Amino acid sequence: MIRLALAIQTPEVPRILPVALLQGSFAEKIQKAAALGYDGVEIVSTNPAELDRDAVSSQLRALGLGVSAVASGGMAFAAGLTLLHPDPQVASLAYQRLLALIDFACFLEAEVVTIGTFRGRAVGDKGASLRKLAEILSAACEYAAPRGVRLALEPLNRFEGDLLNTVAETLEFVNQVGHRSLGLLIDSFHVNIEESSWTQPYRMALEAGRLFYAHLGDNNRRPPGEGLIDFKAILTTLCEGGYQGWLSAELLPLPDPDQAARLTIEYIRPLLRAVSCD
Ligand code: LER
Ligand code: MN
Repeated sequence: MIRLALAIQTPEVPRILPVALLQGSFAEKIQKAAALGYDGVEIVSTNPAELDRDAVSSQLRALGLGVSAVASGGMAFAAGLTLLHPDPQVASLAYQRLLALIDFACFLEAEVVTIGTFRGRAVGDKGASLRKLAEILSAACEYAAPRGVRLALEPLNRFEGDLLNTVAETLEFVNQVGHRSLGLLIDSFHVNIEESSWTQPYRMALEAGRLFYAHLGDNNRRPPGEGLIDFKAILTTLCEGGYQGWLSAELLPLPDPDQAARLTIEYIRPLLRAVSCD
């Protein structure tokens, strides 16, 4: 079964993130997510040590919400931390935070930690940066695997990242690392910029057994249905390919953060039913 989630940030994140949804306190956000009919939330955290994790877990449980993923999306933007940061002290702190996100995911029974902009940019030679990234993610997978957590590496469009823009190159990289706990997160917004087909990138990752997670956002990063992307084709491909993971809304809070959450589920839930996948 495909389940629906949306990205929300936790209270310790030092800035409002551009692609997190829902307004209010953490308790209010998750109440709204449950009331809208979401199955879970994607927790965007920059420092789980600052959170009362028992309270987070019990609040979610009380509402019957799962945690689709613990996301690293706020690390670079709000905390200035990236895994390939040129300052080794910052890079080391970023790695410690990655381990903390993995622990937090394990505690919340989330199967995935996302790695998007958090990987950082190439420092000097691109090949050397990719080799460094492979070492870092391989070590993180060794830490994550016994905790029941997998890492989902996200191809990012060329304006947001210079390492791994397409699904094909990310899949090749993941295959080279060769760890069973490393797979892909495909974000439809990035697909729109970098790919030549709505469906082929998803099919390729599914056939390789490496599609661990998916982000939803239309071509204008508004809620699905507010732009040009053929979500019916994408959902059909996911269903036919036996995808059993989450779809998580990660998009601009337009027309406002609550409406964006409502518009997404109102569009995607019926579409999932239409492709007979819910
Ligand atoms: C950023 O555009 C994005 O898609 C996030 O998932 C990155 O971590
Ligand atoms: Mn994304």
